Amino acid sequence: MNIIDIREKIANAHSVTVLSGAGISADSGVPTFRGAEGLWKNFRPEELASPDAFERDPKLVWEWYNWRRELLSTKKPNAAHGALVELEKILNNFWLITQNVDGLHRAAGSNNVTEIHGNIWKVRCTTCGSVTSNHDVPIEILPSCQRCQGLLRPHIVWFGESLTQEDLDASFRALRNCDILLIIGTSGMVYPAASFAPIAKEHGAFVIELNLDQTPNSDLVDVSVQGRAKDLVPLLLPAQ
Ligand code: BJW
Ligand code: ZN
Repeated sequence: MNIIDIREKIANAHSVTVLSGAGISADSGVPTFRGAEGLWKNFRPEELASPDAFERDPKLVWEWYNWRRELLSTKKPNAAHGALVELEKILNNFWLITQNVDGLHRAAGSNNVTEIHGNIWKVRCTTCGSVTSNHDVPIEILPSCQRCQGLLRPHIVWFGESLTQEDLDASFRALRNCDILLIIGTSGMVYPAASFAPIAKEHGAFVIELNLDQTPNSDLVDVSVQGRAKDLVPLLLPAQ
């Protein structure tokens, strides 16, 4: 099946769900997590992206997030993000589940989005739990809550933390109800998102993977296309 057949299948679908990962933002110049140029190359995840790390050294963790906020503040959505906005407009039933915390899907104009790993432009109070938007670059270290003076942390799901029940419910609903699941630019190594392809398949979805490389999902999906997201995703839109 080639990309033209996939386009036709999407045009005829009743309901399409997308699962995106760092690869879709790689084409905007945002580093991925794993691989040769990945964010983890120079850091151990458990040293920075875990509740223990934050408890041990909140300043170090915030410095890492400030570095990433600064980098992200210069990045814009690319043609792949834009094409998903168009798909949402064209299709009656469209849902986007993203693992990305960069906010680029919403910046592009997507509305039907669940950001399952949170958002780097939001902060959460470790004392009262209130979540607020914060676009400061850099953020003042250490930041404190305006309501209760508690320590603020990034509103991001770290290793060992659970996704919110609301986000899990929205994701499972979209996976159970779709007849096509489109997986774009994720290594498929982090749970629970890594289980989304098998879940959608069990519920009868046709599963398509778009990725620069092979992934652990490549053998499980119905069709796997290799290439850059910014080149492939726009080809899924109806021909002009
Ligand atoms: C391109 C491209 C281009 C490049 N075009 N493509 C069950 C089994 C085993 C382990 C676990 C399990 N359940 C839970 C765990 C533990 C853990 C986990 O999964 N560990 C694995 C690593 C084994 N999971 C969790 O802890 C999760 N919590 C949870 O399950 O709670 C319940 C629970 C609690 C306690 C114990 C047990 C259960 C939470 C996971 C949260 C992950 N958060 C992170 C870090 C956020 C930090 C931050 O950003 O500030 O989110 S991890 C990191 O990986 C980030 C990403 O969203 C996530 C996924 O990465 P992604 O998007 O796939 O990126 P890459 O870099 O891996 O891949 C990029 C891909 O793009 C590649 O394939 C490239 O080829 C491709 N690509 N350029 C197209 N141009
Ligand atoms: Zn507070």
